[in-house]
Amino acid sequence: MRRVESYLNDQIRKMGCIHLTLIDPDKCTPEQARSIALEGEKLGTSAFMIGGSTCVGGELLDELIKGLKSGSSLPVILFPGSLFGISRYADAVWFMSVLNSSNVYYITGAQAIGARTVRAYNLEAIPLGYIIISPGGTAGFISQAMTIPHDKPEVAAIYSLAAQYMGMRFVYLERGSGVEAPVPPSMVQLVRKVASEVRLVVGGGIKTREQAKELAKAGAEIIVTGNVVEERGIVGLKEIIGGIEEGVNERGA
Ligand code: 1GP
Repeated sequence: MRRVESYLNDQIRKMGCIHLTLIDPDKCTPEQARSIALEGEKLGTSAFMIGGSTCVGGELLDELIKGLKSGSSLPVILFPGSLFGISRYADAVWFMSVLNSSNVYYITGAQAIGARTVRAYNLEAIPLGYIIISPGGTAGFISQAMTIPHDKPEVAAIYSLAAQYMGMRFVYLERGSGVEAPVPPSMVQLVRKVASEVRLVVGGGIKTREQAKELAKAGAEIIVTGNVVEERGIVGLKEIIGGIEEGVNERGA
């Protein structure tokens, strides 16, 4: 296991649940990325993710990553929505497969085409099963997912268990960026119980302290937020990180 994955695991062991800040390259300049990095690290985010379903790549992505790195020494993990989302300046890449896509391209096709670039750039590849819950937002539409109904936790649980059996070390329950409400805590709880050996990542639509608290309490190990920083800045980030701490403290209570 390489550096970034070990770091994430150590942080999770220490804190119970950690926060990652997602940067959307379409909505951010390198200067803004630098200030998010500076403030985010101070507030206790554990790493930065960069990417999105329709995001820009090439030099623009490279410059944003350099901006992040000029403001913080925390790892930068690529979250590629397509082959455009790979940059040599990041530390690692979520090597993700959209497990409930209806199109093989998003399950193994893009991964095969991108694999040599990941190696050539010496990026740490972290295996991630990506599971999209209804409504799924842009991610669900672009990756042609058969989104899992939000009131069917048992379906999310069997997909997660399959990911575990296939050797993926992380599972991401994605509700879609900017959606009305996050994944229900009851779904997180069941997935945690059934697929107990994978690290559980939850994201999409998390906007309040209370939501972050309930998800951490239910067993999420990594909580990802993107929009909250764009919309409410550092105040929003502070609330989310505070909520995560509260949720961990209330586990089992
Ligand atoms: C999207 O889960 C992430 O892939 C983050 O979603 O922008 O709604 O926080 P938000």
